[in-house]
Amino acid sequence: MRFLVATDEEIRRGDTTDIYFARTRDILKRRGVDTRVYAEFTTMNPPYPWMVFAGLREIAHLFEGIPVTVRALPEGTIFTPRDVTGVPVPVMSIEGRYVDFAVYETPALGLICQATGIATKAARIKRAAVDKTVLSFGVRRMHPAIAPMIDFYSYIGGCDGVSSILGARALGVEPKGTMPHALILTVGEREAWKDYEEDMPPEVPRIALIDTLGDEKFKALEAAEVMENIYAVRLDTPSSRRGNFADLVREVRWELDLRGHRDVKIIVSGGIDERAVEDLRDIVDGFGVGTSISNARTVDFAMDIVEVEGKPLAKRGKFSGRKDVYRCEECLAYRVVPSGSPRPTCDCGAEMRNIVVTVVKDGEVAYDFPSPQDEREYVLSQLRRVRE
Ligand code: PCP
Repeated sequence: MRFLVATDEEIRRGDTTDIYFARTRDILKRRGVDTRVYAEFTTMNPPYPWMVFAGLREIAHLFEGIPVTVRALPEGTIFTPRDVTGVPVPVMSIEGRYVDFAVYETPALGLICQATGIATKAARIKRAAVDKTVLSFGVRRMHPAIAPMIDFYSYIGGCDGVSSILGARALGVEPKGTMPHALILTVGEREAWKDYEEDMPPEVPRIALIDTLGDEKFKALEAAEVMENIYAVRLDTPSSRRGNFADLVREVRWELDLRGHRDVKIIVSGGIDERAVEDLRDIVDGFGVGTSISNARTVDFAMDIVEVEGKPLAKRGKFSGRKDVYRCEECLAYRVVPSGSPRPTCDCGAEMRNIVVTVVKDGEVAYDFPSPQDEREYVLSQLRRVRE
């Protein structure tokens, strides 16, 4: 038995696709149909009012060697599902012979739907956290095969660090974490704090988990006494004990400060979502967020042919013809116009820019992806301008 996941080769061969696309490709091949089409990816019922487009570097990997041209919003671009006039915003397009890319609709959608959902939720949580640290702790909630993907897009979306070894390696950063309850239950609470302090490499912050065996108010003080170089305490308080979590955190803060431990930070985790971040951001120093990001709602993109042999044609419910996508760099408003139309002006008066880039050109990767760090900075810079 092996894990129930597809290999790189299987994905790139189209083996994960829906059978009706393989059947369609076979019909077209058998009948020598090489119709050229232009298809666009849009979302009509998104879970969020704005989103962070993600998954593009894996799209480039998917289409490398396939004779198509793929254009898209740069990875990390914040977009709205529709432009200011209500026209759906195409986040990506594919041009070429449909027979050549029919089987890739399914994997292409899968790559951007989930990645965009994770990056968007990470961005929303990071925005809610303002200047506080947000760590991605959620790989445990999903299939281990996608742990690197979860942490990669959590980071792109704005998380300050990630907990999985492979995710951190994909990002070129050090993994971030604290200690599990299992360590405390195995060696004893004070021993766990001491062992962690003595055994961890110098660059690992000394963070004591304090909710395992007793009241966090007293355990925080005990940890601060036991760990000479304590950096923070982590409250992962179970829901059965949580009550008013903010009041508990205030009490811990008070007691630490009263004994001269103002430098000991407070990290919280366990069921942290946007609402909890808003409630706690003024009294904690950081968040470990798991399920809320790793299990973020996917964005339901669809791929639709909008042009056939150069002529506009789309199914009912979709806008035909290839389009140009413009965004105002001041207010991030979008305008979608028929391709070749004059550049629109933004209602706010600022200039609008066509931000679409060519990612794959006739099967050759044509886009130089920024580093994950630069993409994350790009997301954070836009977050300061986005409006709900
Ligand atoms: C979890 C673990 C993760 C947190 C909670 C993610 O605690 O500490 O960091 O939680 P979330 O998915 O609800 O956001 P436990 O499951 O108690 O695991 P451990 O004892 O290993 O900390």
